Amino acid sequence: MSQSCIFCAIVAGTIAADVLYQDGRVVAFRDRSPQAPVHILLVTRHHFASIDDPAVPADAAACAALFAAGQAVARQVGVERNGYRLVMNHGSDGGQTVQHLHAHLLAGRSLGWPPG
Ligand code: DGP
Repeated sequence: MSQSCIFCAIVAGTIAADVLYQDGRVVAFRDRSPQAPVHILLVTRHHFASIDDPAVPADAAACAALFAAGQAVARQVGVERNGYRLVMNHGSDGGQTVQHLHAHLLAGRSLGWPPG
């Protein structure tokens, strides 16, 4: 856990969020600034800085849990039929603003490609 990390605080329950799903490795909650009708963040309980964190490859269970949670949450909110996008941003070119590994689940409208 990182003391200054907003997502660690949400995982710990000290900052409120609209939590939709949680298991032993992942917490999913609605993004406070939604970019699509469905915009949910999937966050590892463990603090990794991003997908580029050197500790990520060694924690295959956390990576698998993130994928599994993406599928579970997409089905929970009923977007698996029409489709959705899972996105991970890293670094400034990637548009990452919170330095804690997370995936965005975006759905509810046709999503453009390539992203801007
Ligand atoms: P990224 O740019 O990939 O690092 O995505 C960070 C996302 O986190 C961004 O879409 C806004 C969202 N966000 C930031 N702070 C909070 C918060 O305190 N609560 C919630 N629910 N979402 C947050």
